[in-house]
Amino acid sequence: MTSVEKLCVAVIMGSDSDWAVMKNAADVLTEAGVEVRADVVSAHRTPDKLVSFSRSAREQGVHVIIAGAGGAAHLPGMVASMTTIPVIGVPILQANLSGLDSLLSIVQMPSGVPVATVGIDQARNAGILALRILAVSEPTIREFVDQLVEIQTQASLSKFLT
Ligand code: RP5
Repeated sequence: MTSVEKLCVAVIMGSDSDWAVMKNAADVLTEAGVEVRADVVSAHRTPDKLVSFSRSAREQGVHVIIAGAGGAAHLPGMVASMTTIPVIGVPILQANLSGLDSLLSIVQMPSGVPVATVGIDQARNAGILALRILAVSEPTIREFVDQLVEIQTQASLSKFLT
């Protein structure tokens, strides 16, 4: 698909070690022709960068933010506290607590500060959800997500049980 001008999703993560998972969000967005800006923004190691990113995201032309983090996963919630751009959190699997630490850290936001949360390591779903948000006002993105659904429907229908 050709590039969809002016639509931009920021894919941020707490560490470069999260990229193997977060790349799945970037890939589906790129496939749809959306501009992806990927970066490491750590709530704990680079708090000043967290603030400047969050406060400037709208003026930088970002429409949706996908934020992945593991363990004490404060990144998505803190970003959502500093911008009204929709934030989708991706809990990243950590070995010690099987990803439940990441999931619960992201999903239990206080009233008035929503973060949409996908499953543990489900970055591709975060990318597709971002596309569904963009599809509200962009017909070419709607066509793309409709095609994705059709492809998986046909794939499922083609399975058989012996
Ligand atoms: C979190 O700590 C990151 O999002 C990552 O999931 C986890 C481990 O980070 P590294 O120690 O690999 O940099 O902040």
